[in-house]
Amino acid sequence: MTSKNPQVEEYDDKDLVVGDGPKDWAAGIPGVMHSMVPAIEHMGVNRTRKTVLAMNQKKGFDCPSCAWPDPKHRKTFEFCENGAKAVTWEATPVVIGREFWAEHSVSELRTRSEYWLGMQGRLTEPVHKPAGEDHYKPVSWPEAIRIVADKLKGLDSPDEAAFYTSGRTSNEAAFLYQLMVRGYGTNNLPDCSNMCHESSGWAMGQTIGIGKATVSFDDYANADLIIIMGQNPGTNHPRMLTELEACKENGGEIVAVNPLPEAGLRRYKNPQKVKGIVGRGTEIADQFLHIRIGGDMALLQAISKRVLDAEARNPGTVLDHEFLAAHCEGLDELKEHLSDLDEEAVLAATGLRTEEIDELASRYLKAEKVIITWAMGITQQKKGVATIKEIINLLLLRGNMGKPGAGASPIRGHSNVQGDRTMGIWEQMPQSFMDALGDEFGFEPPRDHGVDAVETINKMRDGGIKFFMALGGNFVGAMADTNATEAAMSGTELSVQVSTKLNRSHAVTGAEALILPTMGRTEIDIQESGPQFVSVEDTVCAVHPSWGSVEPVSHHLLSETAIVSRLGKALVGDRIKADWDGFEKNYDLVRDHISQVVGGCEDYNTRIRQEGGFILENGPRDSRTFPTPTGKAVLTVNDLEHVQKPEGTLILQTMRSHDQFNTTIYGHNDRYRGIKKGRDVVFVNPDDIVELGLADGMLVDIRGEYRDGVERVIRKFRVVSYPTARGCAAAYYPEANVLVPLDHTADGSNTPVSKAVIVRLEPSPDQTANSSRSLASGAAQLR
Ligand SMILES: Nc1nc2c(c(=O)[nH]1)N[C@H]1C(S)=C(S)[C@@H](COP(=O)(O)OP(=O)(O)OC[C@H]3O[C@@H](n4cnc5c(=O)[nH]c(N)nc54)[C@H](O)[C@@H]3O)O[C@H]1N2
Ligand SMILES: Nc1nc2c(c(=O)[nH]1)N[C@H]1C(S)=C(S)[C@@H](COP(=O)(O)OP(=O)(O)OC[C@H]3O[C@@H](n4cnc5c(=O)[nH]c(N)nc54)[C@H](O)[C@@H]3O)O[C@H]1N2
Ligand SMILES: [Mo]
Repeated sequence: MTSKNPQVEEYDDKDLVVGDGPKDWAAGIPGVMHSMVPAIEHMGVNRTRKTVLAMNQKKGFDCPSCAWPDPKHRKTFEFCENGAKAVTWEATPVVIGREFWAEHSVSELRTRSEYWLGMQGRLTEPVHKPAGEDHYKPVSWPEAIRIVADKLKGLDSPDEAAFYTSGRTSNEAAFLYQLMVRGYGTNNLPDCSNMCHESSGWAMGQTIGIGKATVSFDDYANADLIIIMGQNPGTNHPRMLTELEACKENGGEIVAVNPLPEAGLRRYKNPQKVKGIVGRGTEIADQFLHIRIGGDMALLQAISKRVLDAEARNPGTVLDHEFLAAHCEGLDELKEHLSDLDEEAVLAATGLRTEEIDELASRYLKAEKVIITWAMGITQQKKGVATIKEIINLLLLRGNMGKPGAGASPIRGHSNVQGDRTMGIWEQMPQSFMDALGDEFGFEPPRDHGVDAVETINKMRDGGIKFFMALGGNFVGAMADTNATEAAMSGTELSVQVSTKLNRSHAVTGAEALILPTMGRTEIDIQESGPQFVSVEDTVCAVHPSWGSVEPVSHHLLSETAIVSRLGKALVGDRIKADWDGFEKNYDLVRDHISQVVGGCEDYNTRIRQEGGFILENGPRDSRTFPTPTGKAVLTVNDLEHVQKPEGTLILQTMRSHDQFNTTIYGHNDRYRGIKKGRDVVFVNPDDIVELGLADGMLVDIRGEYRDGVERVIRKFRVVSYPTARGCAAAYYPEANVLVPLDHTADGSNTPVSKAVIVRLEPSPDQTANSSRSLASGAAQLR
């Protein structure tokens, strides 16, 4: 079944083609066709049928692409183009053979692009790079486990190790992983959420007492108004478009707030409906606010002020007084604070006109049921936490929480990032969780908080962290400040990656390195007690099982649960009371413990087997109960601040193309934005191009302006004239991570500010385009 890797060509930005601006529709039939053709090409008809068509079905696997929930009425077509890409990428029968490691040194892998690395095929056996050597070599599973356990046992303190998790990890593997780490004695559990929705968790935790969405799946179709802020659903959560369409069909309105006119926010061609195939599709946004980067906090304050002014004009008719009196506190302080909101400052921060803000305010006032959704355009900002608190303020004023069709809806990224947090993957889990964990397994968990993602790099830089392990992900590729991050990782003694495919984190390693290959979610997982399933939680707190549907690409692979069980046994088998052998044989045993330790997961094994799984309790959503210290939802006062931009600079956001999943690059097109065969582009407003003396198509060096004495520059990016908001620019992540300063993070959540980097564009002295190889090695040489 497996096949050897066909030669993968490195791409070259010399062939880059720029079309004419953003498409005005998304996700129609081309979407589905685009997905099926490569799937069949890569996997053949049979494997495609077993994967793509089994996705999100009752006894299928959960789509590994995003955390958007599954509908209750499942159709065979319940997948999107990007879900199919994720599955094709994982379930490919192409594998990395033994000879690969002798042929390619680690220093050579470091010159390769993420695209090339990911296309080499699936990892199938553990490999080890001893310190001082430049090649990985195959190693047995027991030997690999021994190397990790011995290293950890030899450290001076458990806090010299950090254990990262990416958000595809199942609940079962995540639960065991945090148990092992805490059993070992540290809370150093950084995760991808630290770079992602951490700001949402902080803001919501402090205001409504829970860092999760207060809506359920059916609410989207039933809302009168959905405001989508800082999110590109057409690319990153395509199945959400179906719900937006349903909302419109029920008479609801949709408003999009974004510095870019993203395709999915304009029109949607539903591939499951005739009109989506032949017609113009559904107009999505009733209003589009072309906001300046970082201007959302000002916009939200301005809307809340208009709501309060309307109430002052017609007392008793605008606010939800009953709800505010019974469930909230802080209204007077908020009123007081917004009474002197400076409209000029709002207009400067947002780049919007007063009438546009008035229009959104009147839509908000007219609607009885409002949902506000958001993603990275809001969270990865210096004022991300405060901005989300303003979202909560606005919703609370009119009681838009804890009733059908209304609520706060952060849209998570990774398919199980929310579940991993529920299972205890957090460097700051509450003491009540530690108590339950310690009681269940008969040990005393560490009580001090551990390090988050940014702190991990900083502590590596200081020599305080010597060991790094990652359960999935690509920490080096995903993290801010590529050069600093890579230098920090290179300074560790041992780095261990549990992965499905190669990425930059396997090329930029500690002195000694291990790769432990694992099964993906698409693959059938058979253990001693029979076939196993795992479980995941989506962005609206629905927990459900995921069953693999294809043969694993290799029988040497272990599941994540098995890898963690074996390591747990070797590392802490004698320190905590846990049946590590049993966990690997039968995942029900893991779930029994989850029932005992994790609040809301009681009777997990029974409830996960109910049709469609179960929904976790959520006080604000279910009963307007707010688990804050006072039992009330808190309206907060936040000082207005927006991104200041010195003359001659732009505010750059780093974002995803349509052909990538985070650091995984599937291809080099960004169809909806008109880009083909290249990624080294910077989107700039045509008026700014003129003002800065640049030209469309010119190659520029992009230089970071963060003033800490470090030079951050990426070279030869092509200027693309594009209708982004004035003063703003956009480039793709991870290439642009070089520019994101490690220490420039969101207040409160410590998330790198990946969406607002002040940069200067300078014409490149050499106007011949980059090849990706020179770019990849450029980053490595800087170390
Ligand atoms: N196909 C695919 N799906 C994915 C992913 C993927 O890479 N590929 N990644 C997954 C993950 S982990 C995540 S977290 C999500 C990410 O999902 P998104 O958050 O949609 O991802 P980004 O591409 O970072 O897009 C950020 C959006 O915010 C806008 N924006 C930037 N700055 C501002 C601002 O200041 N204000 C406002 N209002 N808008 C702003 C950008 O123009 C862009 O539309 O997607 C998940 N799903
Ligand atoms: N500049 C900038 N930086 C960003 C962002 C941004 O918008 N701009 N976004 C941030 C966000 S939102 C996130 S979530 C992070 C993402 O950070 P990560 O989650 O660390 O990165 P990914 O690229 O999703 O990880 C991809 C790798 O995961 C492995 N993998 C895939 N599936 C599995 C599996 O089932 N099991 C295991 N064990 N491994 C698997 C593969 O080896 C693959 O190469 O990046 C952040 N970084
Ligand atoms: Mo994310």
